Amino acid sequence: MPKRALITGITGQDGSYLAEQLLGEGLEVFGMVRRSSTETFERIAHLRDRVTLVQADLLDQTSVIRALQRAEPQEVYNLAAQSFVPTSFEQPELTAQYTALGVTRMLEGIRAVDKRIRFYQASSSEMFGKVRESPQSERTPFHPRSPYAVAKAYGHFMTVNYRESYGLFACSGILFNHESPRRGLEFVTRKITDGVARIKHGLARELRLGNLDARRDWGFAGDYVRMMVAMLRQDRPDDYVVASGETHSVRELCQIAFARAGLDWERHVVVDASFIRPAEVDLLVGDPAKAGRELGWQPTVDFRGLVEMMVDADLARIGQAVARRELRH
Ligand code: NAP
Ligand code: G4F
Repeated sequence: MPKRALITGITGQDGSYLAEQLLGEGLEVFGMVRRSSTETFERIAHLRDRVTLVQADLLDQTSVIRALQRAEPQEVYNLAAQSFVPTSFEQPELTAQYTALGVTRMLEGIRAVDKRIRFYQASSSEMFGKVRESPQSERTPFHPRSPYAVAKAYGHFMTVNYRESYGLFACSGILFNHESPRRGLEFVTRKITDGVARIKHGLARELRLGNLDARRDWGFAGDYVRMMVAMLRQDRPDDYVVASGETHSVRELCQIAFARAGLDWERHVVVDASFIRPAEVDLLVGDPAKAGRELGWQPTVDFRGLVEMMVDADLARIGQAVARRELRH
């Protein structure tokens, strides 16, 4: 019988790449999805006949237990979360329910259903926040700067605690920003590449952004999901930073993205104070040495390659929509 994996958040960016990865390895893949009045399965449309979707919600402990009983997985990847930092300032309590307590519900579900299940928790470089040192490694203390980051720090420590208290095979992947043509449109990379495509095709003239000086360590999501799997295939559970080791500003991102479409970013980008956050994370740059040593981490796409891949995909997508008259000037 093939090994089975359950992915929470399968309809998100990472969930779709991870499902592809696990199917490619011959696993039977189950995806946990929450009920919605309209389907949100666009990112996994090409996989629909190869994955089994199970309805459950991280807010509902019983539904989580039923999903685990139904899938009988050997591996669980907990990717579901309220993952957008600005929304966490507007909805801090809901963010804590999904992003923090949701982790406890998954861990309790595993304790109740089968303690042998290997568990991956999607932790975040946002936990480093107001950074104490650069680059940030597994040993860098956390200083979260948003309700999202506080919730992720809780999820991280619960994962460590259930490993130490109950002997669960539970790993926390501290992943730095990773992007792709499947990234949500509100995140800055995709907002910029989608904006470039709209301007290029004459659908818009300006792009309104917040803090152009913020620096992030950006990589390609397809590379990062391989590390989630690698963590669960180790002999011993542990926590890992996954990052490119490079940092770039939002301004540099704009320069490369607009130039790819033959545009001058300074003629189109407008700084809009409404996108400035109550507390900012100014600089992230990760030290992926441990992942390199123990998991064989080697990203295949660099920063420029990532931005150009995303611009090209959005130019093609918007161009096709214009040609089909779904979008009009
Ligand atoms: P994403 O695209 O926003 O996807 C989030 C997923 O969570 C979606 O499938 C969403 O389902 C699901 N979800 C949200 N609330 C849920 C609930 N109550 N019950 C069940 N499912 C729920 O996020 P992503 O970029 O793929 O990131 C995956 C995970 O990694 C997240 O936990 C994120 O916080 C974390 N992370 C991401 C990055 C990054 O740079 N991408 C870096 C570090 C950590 P719907 O489709 O129904 O909304
Ligand atoms: O793309 P962002 O919204 O990502 P952020 O806040 O770094 O969070 C992402 O990465 C985390 C890993 O570190 C994940 F855990 C989290 O789930 C999410 O995937 O913003 C990046 C930077 C910020 O400093 C922001 O202030 O871009 C800056 N920015 C400037 N203008 C903007 C904008 N961000 C957004 N979303 N929209 C803007 O207009």
